[in-house]
Amino acid sequence: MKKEDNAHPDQEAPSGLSRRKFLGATAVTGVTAMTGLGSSVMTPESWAAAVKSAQQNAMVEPGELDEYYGFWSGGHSGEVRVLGIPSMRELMRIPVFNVDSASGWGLTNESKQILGDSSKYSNGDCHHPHVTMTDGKYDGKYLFINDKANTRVARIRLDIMKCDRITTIPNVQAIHGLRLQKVPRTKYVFCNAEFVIPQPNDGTDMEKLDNHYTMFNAVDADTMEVAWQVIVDGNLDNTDADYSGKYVASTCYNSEKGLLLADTMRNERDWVVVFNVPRIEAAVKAGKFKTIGDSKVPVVDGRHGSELTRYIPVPKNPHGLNTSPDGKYFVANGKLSPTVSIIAIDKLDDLFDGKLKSERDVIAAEPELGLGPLHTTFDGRGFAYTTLFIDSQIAKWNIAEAIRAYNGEKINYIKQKLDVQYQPGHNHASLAESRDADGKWLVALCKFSKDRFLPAGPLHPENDQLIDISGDEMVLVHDGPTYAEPHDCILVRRDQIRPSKIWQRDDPFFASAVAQAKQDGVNLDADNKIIRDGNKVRVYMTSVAPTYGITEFRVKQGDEVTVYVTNQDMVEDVSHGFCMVNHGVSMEISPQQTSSVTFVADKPGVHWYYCNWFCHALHMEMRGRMIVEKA
Ligand code: CUK
Ligand code: CUA
Ligand code: CA
Repeated sequence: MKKEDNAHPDQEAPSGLSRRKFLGATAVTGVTAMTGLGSSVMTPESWAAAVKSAQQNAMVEPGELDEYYGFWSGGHSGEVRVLGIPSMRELMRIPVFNVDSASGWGLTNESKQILGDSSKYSNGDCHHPHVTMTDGKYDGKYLFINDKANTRVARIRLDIMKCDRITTIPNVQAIHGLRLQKVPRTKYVFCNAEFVIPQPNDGTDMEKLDNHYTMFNAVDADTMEVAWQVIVDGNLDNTDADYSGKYVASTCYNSEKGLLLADTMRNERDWVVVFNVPRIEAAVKAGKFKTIGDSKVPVVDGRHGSELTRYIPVPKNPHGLNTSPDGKYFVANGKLSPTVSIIAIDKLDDLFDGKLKSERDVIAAEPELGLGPLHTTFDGRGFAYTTLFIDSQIAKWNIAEAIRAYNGEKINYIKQKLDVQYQPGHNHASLAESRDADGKWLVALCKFSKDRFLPAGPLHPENDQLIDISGDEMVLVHDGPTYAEPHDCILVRRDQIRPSKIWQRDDPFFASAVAQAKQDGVNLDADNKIIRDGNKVRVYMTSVAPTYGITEFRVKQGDEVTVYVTNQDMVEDVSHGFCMVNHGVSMEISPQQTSSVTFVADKPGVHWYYCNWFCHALHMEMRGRMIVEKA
């Protein structure tokens, strides 16, 4: 196969020299690795064998199931996507901060109730999907994700793969970094508010910067209430928790509290701020907190000099923060520095107890990896993988050797640099944020795809690349175009997720509809009834492929109509829809689910409704009429 023939003639690799032309077809699967700083010298034959074996590993035949679930953030599309790994097949989309025409997310009463006050926003910007843990292992119960755009945190139930709670974080702006407590279980969702704002931010004092700050937040994973907030110096970017339940670390790129770009790069060093969770809990319990405005959330002060935090200086504008799966290190990624800073977690007790001369004494190593290190992931075998945004590479390096080199030994801790296409942000290895890190697959989430796909207009897709890391050398096996814009993903073993294949009739997701029906004396599982309540009309209908229980109902112009559909089908996969033509009304009703939607019947006349989820040979015939009489 002559790959370069497919390349657009005037598109070249960013170096100005087309790597693909230069190296021929095999460059696509990573022959450039051989030209990197490889530890082992590979012959063309052994490289070809490695590529072949990686491709076989990645093969999932039609009808076969994947070994891993991948949960992808959908960036500013506001959704979460579910992929199978290694096939990279998209299995499902979970609307969260967006409005979804197919499922009716943002349109149905059930979803509006979950969206709460924030249902007025139809955009979101999600970056960091993370799965709950027990004892440092994924338990598959929930997935949490941030919304930078409207300062929210959402919870997704992984049994039904639907969002069930959304919380707006008060007193702050732009929730970015988000990670979960790993041990003993996910009690807290830790999330960083990125932007520094005046406090209180009510227009009273916007000029003097010393009342500006941002906060680190802990959300109770069970109740979705904000448990507490910690005032910090500087700002907050990414975060991760340790494997003891005690410490959480966050990067700060704006220790300067700069308002303009140049200001944020003034300091040679910014910092990693470490939060001492038991001390924060004790301070809250002892009443050493304030509240801000209408919010009842306890706010503690973690600025310099506080007993609740420590500030560890690290080079310029760090970005990603990743905990090694052995629980020993926090790794802060340099971004404007070619280094990552390795923080020894076992030295943090001494740091908090004032037993160290300098905060920098907790730095175990600061290996130089290349240009623009953004995020690091791990294989559980002692190697780390760091994205180099500017170099467009993944650097594989040995943690223990980097520490030995920091202590003076002459040793090359970098094992391989693999070209990726192009400009990777996050990378994520299978099970890497848990004790189970298994070193099989790595996904590099590249911000630019340039010439890798057929052009589809001025907006290019991102490129999520699958890399086999099970052998000595990383091997690229798959390019995956993705729509705006995954920042991060998480790969979970398939037995760790236990999705339902059919709804339970007592599911809390539609408990409000059940309660309303009960109040109206309607049995959702059998009745087809219309209840008038002033100018409110509640239409209860069943659905069994290919018919609705009600095929005609009458209302008056101006009535507020709520349609409840209960899908009586028991057969997996027989989902129905309900779409009222010319009313902007659409929703999904999967087997044994009740869904409801409310709208105003403001147009006199005959209006057809129909099933928009292909369910039966007579799916087109599954329809009915709403007759609206003139007021
Ligand atoms: S961030 Cu996007 S590449 Cu929001 Cu985790 Cu680093
Ligand atoms: Cu029911 Cu299509
Ligand atoms: Ca800075």
